[in-house]
Amino acid sequence: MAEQKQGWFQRLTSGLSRSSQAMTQQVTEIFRRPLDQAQLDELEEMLIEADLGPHAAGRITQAFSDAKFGKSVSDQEVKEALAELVTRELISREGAFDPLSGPKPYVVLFIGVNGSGKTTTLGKIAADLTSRGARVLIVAGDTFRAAAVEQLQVWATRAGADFMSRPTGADAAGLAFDAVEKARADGYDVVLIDTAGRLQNKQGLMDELLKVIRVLKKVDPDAPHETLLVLDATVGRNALSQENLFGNQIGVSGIVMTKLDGTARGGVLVPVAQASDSPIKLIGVGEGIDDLQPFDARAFSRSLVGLDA
Ligand SMILES: Nc1nc2c(ncn2[C@@H]2O[C@H](COP(=O)(O)OP(=O)(O)O)[C@@H](O)[C@H]2O)c(=O)[nH]1
Ligand SMILES: [Mg+2]
Repeated sequence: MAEQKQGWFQRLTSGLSRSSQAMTQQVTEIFRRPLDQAQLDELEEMLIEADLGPHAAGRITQAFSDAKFGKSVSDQEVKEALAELVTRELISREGAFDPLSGPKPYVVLFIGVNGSGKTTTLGKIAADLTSRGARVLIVAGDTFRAAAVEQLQVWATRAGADFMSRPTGADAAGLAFDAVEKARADGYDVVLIDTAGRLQNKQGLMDELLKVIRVLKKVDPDAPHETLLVLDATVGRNALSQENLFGNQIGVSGIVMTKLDGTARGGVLVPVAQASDSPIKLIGVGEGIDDLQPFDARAFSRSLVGLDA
């Protein structure tokens, strides 16, 4: 992924610049005098406004207070300390996404609400895998909208991956079943299955996803090997309720948080990571093919507060 290319940290930093700018400004305003309770309250408020959630904000402020109370601190020191404390909140929530070290074909299901970035993330992953020599089959499991199939086809072509689709309205589970059978027969390394983010209603969507999973297990009891929940950071704390819904109803093996470049509230990754049973595996920092990165807690935390690598 982008980490193999030059400057991945730069991409992360510029992606998170809207989040870090908001924090940097406030850090400068808050820490003009030796640290007292009023400033600590402002720090806590700032962290809550940045969507880190009340629990993490409270813990970070407490730890900060223990270390720095009554001292004069420079902006740089504040940021270093914050980055360290945010890292501590996130370090146990890192997870690796490595479809090439698992069984073949390795089946990955992408789930999440409409517009969260499923198709784009799938496309970025496909491009990364084919560039590493893997044979990839992309499956247009969002059979609900014709435009969704076309969009995915564009990504498949760009990535040099094979593509399977059905006419609009076709049964997604049947398509997924056939795709994994084909992948087995033809020796594919990875199968990436896109899904719809919206059907007639929420329960309809959940039922369909459960059916896709049930049917996949008929071909391979271990499939899907990964169920990636794609969450859009720009929706802020709504991402938490989506995590809750999909996590409880479907079961998730990893989270992808997208559009961290499009928001001043990238901090929402913190409460999502802490609420979820599954780790954060990847983050999206742009619409381009290289704008997907493995989640690195330390790098994320430093970028979030506006620090260099
Ligand atoms: N800025 C930004 N845009 C993204 C990112 N990921 C996806 N998008 C955009 O979000 C929109 C919805 O993405 P799409 O993949 O179609 O979502 P889906 O409905 O879940 O399949 C598209 O315009 C994407 O280009 C990201 O990491 N950053
Ligand atoms: Mg889509």
